[in-house]
Parts: sequence; structure tokens; C-alpha cells
Amino acid sequence: MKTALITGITGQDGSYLAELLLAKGYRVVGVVRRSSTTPYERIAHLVDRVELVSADLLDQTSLTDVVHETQPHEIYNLAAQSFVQTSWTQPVLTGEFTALGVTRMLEAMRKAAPKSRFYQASSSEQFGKVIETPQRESTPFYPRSPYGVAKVYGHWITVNYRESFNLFAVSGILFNHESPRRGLEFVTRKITDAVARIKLGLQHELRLGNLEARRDWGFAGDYVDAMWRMLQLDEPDDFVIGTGETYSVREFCIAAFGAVDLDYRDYVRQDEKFFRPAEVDLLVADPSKAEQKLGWTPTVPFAELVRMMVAADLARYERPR
Ligand code: NAP
Ligand code: G4F
Repeated sequence: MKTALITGITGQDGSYLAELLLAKGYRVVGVVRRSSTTPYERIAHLVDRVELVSADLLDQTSLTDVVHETQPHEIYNLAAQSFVQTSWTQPVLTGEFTALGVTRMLEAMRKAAPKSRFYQASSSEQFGKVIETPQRESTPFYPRSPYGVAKVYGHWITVNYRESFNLFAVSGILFNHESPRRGLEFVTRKITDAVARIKLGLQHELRLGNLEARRDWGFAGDYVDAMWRMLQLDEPDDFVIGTGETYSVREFCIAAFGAVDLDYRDYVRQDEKFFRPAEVDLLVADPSKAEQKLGWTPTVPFAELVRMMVAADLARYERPR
């Protein structure tokens, strides 16, 4: 039986990845950070089947100990301060978690389990003010936020440890991926949650920032499968993962409100508070390398993703009524 260690198991991707690996027969060990409460809502249905161990991206000793004791075949480093907007108000913390946290995990693996295979959660935010469209593995990085800068560091330190120490370490440059488990502060979930509340008379307007930003949005369940495929290769390599389609925040609103027969123009208001100091205007992936070398293709088109998220939020609010 293979063992997988997942940092960030309580997050959106961690929960889908744990499901996938359990279905494949893995022993799954998840890193959680110490808290006075146990907010494991995304993995509540899995806690009997996974092992949870305590460690923190800020603490080298705890990370090295966990890797030493677990001796994982595969390490998925998903933990991060992942909300771009917060990276401007907490830039140093974001750098500690999202950049140096990667080095700490790589050091833990190098010292305690050098034969393990390491996946780093890189991001399309690294492309930022894009140099070319669509973005592929060779596209130069131009990050536009402290988060994006931290992810560029995490990406290159992973490449560097692979080349310096001959570790099996790869970066997946993943474009935005969403689901009913997406955090409520991210724009897609903020919209689908508001659509459900408005439809049920619990809310009357939705305040958003830049409606013209374009993203390549896919389904998170598909993207964790790509992570796993990367760690099954004969040779470590980095991949762009996305759908190859791009839509604006406005188009997401049209689809989400349209799913419950509402017109977004009656409810959406723009608010300066949600604009960013520097924006990423356009992201769209060229996933052809992943298609060819991983045999990976996305299975959930944009319209279906939006409908899935709206339906899940409606069901969530309707349940207690
Ligand atoms: P998420 O839902 O925000 O989950 C983040 C996870 O990191 C949570 O489990 C969180 O634990 C954990 N974490 C944060 N700080 C930690 C610390 N100091 N020590 C230990 N754990 C810590 O993020 P996601 O959407 O699943 O994304 C997973 C990864 O992929 C992240 O690295 C993100 O930056 C990257 N990424 C995401 C996307 C996307 O579209 N979703 C695209 C590209 C890359 P708590 O539950 O305790 O907060
Ligand atoms: O949903 P978002 O906050 O996601 P963003 O910034 O693209 O980052 C997400 O995807 C990255 C991959 O590219 C990940 F690495 C990262 O961890 C995260 O998962 O914002 C999407 C777009 C932005 O252009 C933002 O300006 O939506 C725009 N937007 C407009 N109004 C808003 C809002 N974003 C948020 N969060 N809230 C708004 O009210």
C-alpha cells in the first residue's frame, strides 16, 4: 500500500485529492495546523479514513518529523495562504507560508525521505501580466501580487531542489479551479453563494470588484487527478493544467444568475473595495503538454461547473428551511 502525505488537506484541493487517493487504495496522511477549534468541514466525511498529523508550514521541526515518521511515497504540498487579495495586507506572512513553506517541505523531504516524490502547487498567478497568450510551460513569469511572487519562488525552489539534489520534485502550474467546496471569498463561490441567497430572498445585492478580469476556470476534482498523474511519471517534469477556455467575471455572473432565471444586472454592484492594487487581466492555459504526456483532459465544461456550484449553494440554504 502506498502512503501519501498531503499538506493543506483541509482545503478545497486537499479534500478532493484525499478522496481520489483513498479510492486508489492509498494510506492518506494529512497535515493540519494546530487550532483551538477543529474546522475540518471539507473532510468531515473522510476523517475516519485518513490520518491527521499536526505540523505547520512555519515550523521546520514539525514538518521534518512528520515526513520522517510517515515515510510517504508521495508528498503533495498544497498548503498555502492562497487568497490573492490577502497577500497585499499580509505580504510577509504570505511569503513565509507560500514561498519559504515550500523550502521547508523540500528540506523535510531531502533530510527524512529523499526517495519520496514531491508535488508543488504552483499557480497561473505566476504568469500575472501575461507575456503571451495562451500561457504554456515556457511562458515567462510576471507576477502581479505578493501571492504571485511567493508562488514564483515556490516554483523555482522546487525546480532547484530537483536539479541540485536529484529529487523527484515537480510543479503543477494550475489555472483557477473551483467547486462547491471553494472558499467563500473567491469570486466564483462568492457569486454562486449570493445567487442562492438572492433567489431565496436572504440577500438583495452582490458587491464585486473588477468584472472584466478573465480566468480559465475548471473543476477542482479534475485538477487533483492531474497532480496524481504528474507523480506517476518516469521522469519529473512541470505542467500547465487548465481548460484552454477563458471567461470574464461578468460572464460568470451572467451564467450563475441565469441558472436561476435572474438577470445579474438587477443585483450586482461594483465596489472599489474589491478592486486590487494590481490586476491579472487575462489567464488562459495551453494544456497540450498535459494532454500528451499525462493523458489528462478536463471533464467539466464552464456552464456545467457554474450550474453545479449554484445548485450546491441552493441545496445548502434550502436544507435547514
Ligand atoms: P485553500 O482551500 O485555501 O486551502 C489551503 C490549505 O492550506 C488549507 O488546508 C489550510 O489549512 C492550509 N494552510 C494554510 N496555512 C498553513 C500553515 N501555516 N500550515 C499548515 N497548513 C496551512 O486552497 P486550495 O484552493 O485548496 O489550493 C491548494 C493549493 O493550490 C494552494 O497552495 C493554492 O495556492 C494552490 N493553487 C490553487 C488554485 C485554485 O484555483 N484553487 C490554483 C493554483 C494554485 P486551514 O484549513 O488550517 O486554513
Ligand atoms: O477568485 P479570485 O479571488 O481568484 P484569483 O485571484 O484568480 O486566485 C485564485 O486562482 C489562482 C490561480 O490563478 C490561485 F493561485 C489562487 O490561490 C486563487 O485560488 O479572483 C478572480 C478574479 C480577480 O481578477 C479579481 O479581481 O475575480 C476578480 N474579482 C472581482 N470581484 C473578485 C471580486 N475577486 C474576489 N475574490 N472578490 C470579488 O469581489
